[in-house]
Amino acid sequence: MLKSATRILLALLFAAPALAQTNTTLLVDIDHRPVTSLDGDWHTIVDPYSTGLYTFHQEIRKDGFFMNATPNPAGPPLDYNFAAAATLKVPGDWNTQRPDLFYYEGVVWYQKDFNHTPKPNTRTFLHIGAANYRTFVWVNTVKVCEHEGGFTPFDCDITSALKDGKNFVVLSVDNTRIADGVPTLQTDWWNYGGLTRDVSLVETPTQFIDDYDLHLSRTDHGLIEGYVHVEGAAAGTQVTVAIPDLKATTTATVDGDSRAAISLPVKSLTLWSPDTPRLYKVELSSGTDKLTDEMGFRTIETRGNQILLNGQPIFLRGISVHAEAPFRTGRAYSEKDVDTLLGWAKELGCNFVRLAHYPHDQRMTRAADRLGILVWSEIPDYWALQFDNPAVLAKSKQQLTEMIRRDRDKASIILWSVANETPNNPTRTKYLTTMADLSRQLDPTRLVTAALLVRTEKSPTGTTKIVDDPLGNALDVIGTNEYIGWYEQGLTGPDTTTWDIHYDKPLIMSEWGGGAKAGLHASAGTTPAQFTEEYQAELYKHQIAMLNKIPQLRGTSPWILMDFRSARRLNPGIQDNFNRKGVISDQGQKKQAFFILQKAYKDKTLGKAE
Ligand code: GCB
Repeated sequence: MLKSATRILLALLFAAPALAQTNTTLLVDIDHRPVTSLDGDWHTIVDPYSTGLYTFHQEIRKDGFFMNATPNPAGPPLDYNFAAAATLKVPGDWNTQRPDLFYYEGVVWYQKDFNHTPKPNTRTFLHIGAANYRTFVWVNTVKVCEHEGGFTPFDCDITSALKDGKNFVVLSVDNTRIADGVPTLQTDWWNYGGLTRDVSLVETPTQFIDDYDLHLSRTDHGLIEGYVHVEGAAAGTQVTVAIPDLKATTTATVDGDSRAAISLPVKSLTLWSPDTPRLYKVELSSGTDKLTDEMGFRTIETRGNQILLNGQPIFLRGISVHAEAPFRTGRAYSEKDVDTLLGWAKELGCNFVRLAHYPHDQRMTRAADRLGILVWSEIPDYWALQFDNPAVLAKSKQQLTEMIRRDRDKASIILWSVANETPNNPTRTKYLTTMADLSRQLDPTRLVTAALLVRTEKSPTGTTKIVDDPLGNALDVIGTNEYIGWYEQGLTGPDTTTWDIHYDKPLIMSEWGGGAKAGLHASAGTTPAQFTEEYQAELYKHQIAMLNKIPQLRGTSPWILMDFRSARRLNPGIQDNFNRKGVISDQGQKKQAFFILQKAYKDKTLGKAE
């Protein structure tokens, strides 16, 4: 073992850590391909000064720190020894695995040995489900890729770096918050670092299906259309798409861009909806590559201020959800985490979730497909990004592209969100209009939204909330966040608030609510104070009455399903680094507000009955 560690120490060659490009791809439908899991224990070295990336004069290491570890016994001592280092579980954030890493923001090195037998005509990828936030990857001392962005998957082609027999992979993962990052320095969630989702090896034929889009035509519910892209395929290569349960099959050929246009007529299709979340096995093949997906087919569009699912108006009874793991806290990644979170959403009577504030694990959107829960999915264009920085725009674009590419096969997703609570100024509007345009270009079949801040004016009878942010022009559905009765005005604030919405578009109240510590109760006969369960429950009642008066309200996703860790929440004894706006605590205790919302959703007394 020590031998292998020394080998690593001797051999690692470090290229410049500047993130000029990501040189990664993203394999679609990875969870249906056979993979070799690299999950489990990884050796890890905590490197708070980025010593492995920079010299003592803060120069980027071109040949690497490990060059110092010569085999000469008289040489300098070894500073790194992976074999003797403590392990961390992958997937998993490091913060909740080791108390000394709870607040840690910096570099952690990960190392794992694995065996491999190269096969002819095969490409091998290292798949990383998510690594927060910046990652550099080496296989057998060869730098294979780098990636920025903590919530989207990436795949490094490691074919030429692999050897027959023993191999090893080394990654540096850095969760330092950076001003020019997406997200930027301030967020209201925990900056969980590490390899937070699955890591695996994936083998594909040299030519393989790397991307596709298959969706129901908005104008013809008997037609599935889209494309299949075959990486490395010459024009004329054949692609077949089949849906055996519908006895439907078609063969097409790729063009000069290795992309085949698909048009597949279907009969007796059961449309996917929350009431009938029917998924079909879809078989895709080209040459020796074969993939199976499970897909639902539905349409989503707007008409005036209505949202139409399969041509019918729908009201989105939702809840916002962070990817915080129930009971144990930390980043959610498992089937169990997903079942618990979405199980609670179902219990509330939801047909919709807002997956805040970044793409969640793919298990979440797969489960939403199975359970019939509509999804708002977003990238962390959150608060005050550097909207005047083209490099930041490139990062946002990359994350949007990765999110859409991974999840465009999920019928549950109806909304791509390009931003949350951003400052209203022309530079921001231009930036986010570019993002909305990109979303439509990448996926014309879904609706584009963003959670906007609203303006407040005094009215003769109370307060008017004005929705006139010019970003609304670029959106199909307007999302607005408000905390009337929590950050502003008292408990009865919603009673005297009216809404003035300058867009004839559907509106989702994408955040509203207030905090409560589970088990903290108001004394009988007193006006409830903030953070008691009674206050939160009362606030929900006042909010529901107000929301019902907004004519173009087409959905709500109150903030939030479950309490979540946030370093901004500093109130001792109450918050203790948790945002307490959950209707359920992080330990699964349902607060009174849960039952108020549940009743409103089940009785359909919040929102218009469809
Ligand atoms: C917001 C943010 C959300 C916060 C929430 C709060 O408006 O979008 O990320 O957690 O308010 O609790 O203040």
